[in-house]
Amino acid sequence: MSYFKVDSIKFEGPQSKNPLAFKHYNKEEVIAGKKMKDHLRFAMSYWHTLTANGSDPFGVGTYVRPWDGLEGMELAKERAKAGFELMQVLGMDYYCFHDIDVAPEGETLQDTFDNLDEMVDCLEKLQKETGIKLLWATSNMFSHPRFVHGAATSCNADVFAYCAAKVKKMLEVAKRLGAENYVFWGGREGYETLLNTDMGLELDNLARFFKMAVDYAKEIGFTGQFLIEPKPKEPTKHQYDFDAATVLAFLRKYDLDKYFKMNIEANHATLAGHTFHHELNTCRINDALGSIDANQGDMLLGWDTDQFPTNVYDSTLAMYEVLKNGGIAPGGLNFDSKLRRGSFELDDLLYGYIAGMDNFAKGLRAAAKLVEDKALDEYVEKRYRSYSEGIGKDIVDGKVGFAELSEYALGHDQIVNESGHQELLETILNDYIYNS
Ligand code: XLS
Ligand code: CA
Ligand code: CA
Repeated sequence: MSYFKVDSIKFEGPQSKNPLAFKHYNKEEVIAGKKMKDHLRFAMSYWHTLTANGSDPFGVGTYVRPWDGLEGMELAKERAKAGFELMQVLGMDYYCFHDIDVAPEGETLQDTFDNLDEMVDCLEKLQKETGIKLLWATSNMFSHPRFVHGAATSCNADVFAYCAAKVKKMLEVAKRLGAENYVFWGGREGYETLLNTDMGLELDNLARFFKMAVDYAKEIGFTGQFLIEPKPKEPTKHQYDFDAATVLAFLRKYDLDKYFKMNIEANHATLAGHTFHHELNTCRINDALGSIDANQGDMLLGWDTDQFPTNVYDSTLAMYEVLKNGGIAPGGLNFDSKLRRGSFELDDLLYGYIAGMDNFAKGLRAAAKLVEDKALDEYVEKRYRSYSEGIGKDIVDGKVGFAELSEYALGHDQIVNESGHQELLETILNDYIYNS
């Protein structure tokens, strides 16, 4: 059966008025030496696309789906078919999932694993038939009440063991399905009050857990990249993986930095009080940019709304960082984006993905021109030129200390600064967005 009303979404160019066409994303077009699809490596998020139903804390689901009414494994299989059809319609090469997105949980952990195995057979077959690949896999260790006090950071060691079993299983699944990355997002890894929390032990345990995952991956020959996804709050008041800088400090403290990079989500960046650009830049300059969860929050709501990304300013700056990073592979751009509750028709999925894909395609076009023309670089280089000569060069080369600098400063105490020209640079950025 066919779920969607068109077989494929085609590129028709910026003048097209067809809502079921790409205006900017031209998959095979070469930009900055690479096909657009290889720069962007778009992925479908299984949870928001296939299992979400539009419910929110105030009300039940609203989405109308052809698989409504089905249950259990029958429902799981129908969703998988619909998801692969959607990716084919969109020309999307990757997807991402949590264990419980694809298969229902059973009465026992063994039943859950059996359901998962059955669905992995089905996904493996669909991957073979379509050529679609798994960008990343992960395990949901936050929804069920057993994770009430955390997962690897729970006060209850039985929960730690349970999570180990789940991640062990998902690493095996990831290997079997050829996942290019494995993500950890610690939904319940944080705390509500320090009055009942041993934060030191919880963080040590989290590091122990990651080390076990690294060891097991080696043991079974899973070679995908491990990623940690920072988020400052929601669901816990204080999440341990607060932001990129916090994750870096954690990884370095526990000697895990050589095994992990980060999956940066736009909405989590803004929840942390940062821009998406800041988080991507922090990762890039620390060689830790692994992958991207493409979405956006609503600044007026201020929670994790996971909307399809439509802000071309953000997508341009994100792709600027990706290009400066030398690409995002083996990561990609996973649309961790869900439809608004009021967008309940199946076709809204097409509109949402087209919006997000076109927005990042436009961002890539503008960013590629910015990089090619060195439009911002020359200002930045000029701004720091005092470090490429004279006393600045001596500082950078480690040739001087406080004594020499003090002597220098006494002779150069009439400081002359230059303008940072922020508004000029913002205008240049706008021009590149308008004209690419
Ligand atoms: C939730 C997170 C989650 C991760 C994967 O806010 O974004 O969906 O991406 O567990
Ligand atoms: Ca995410
Ligand atoms: Ca989110």
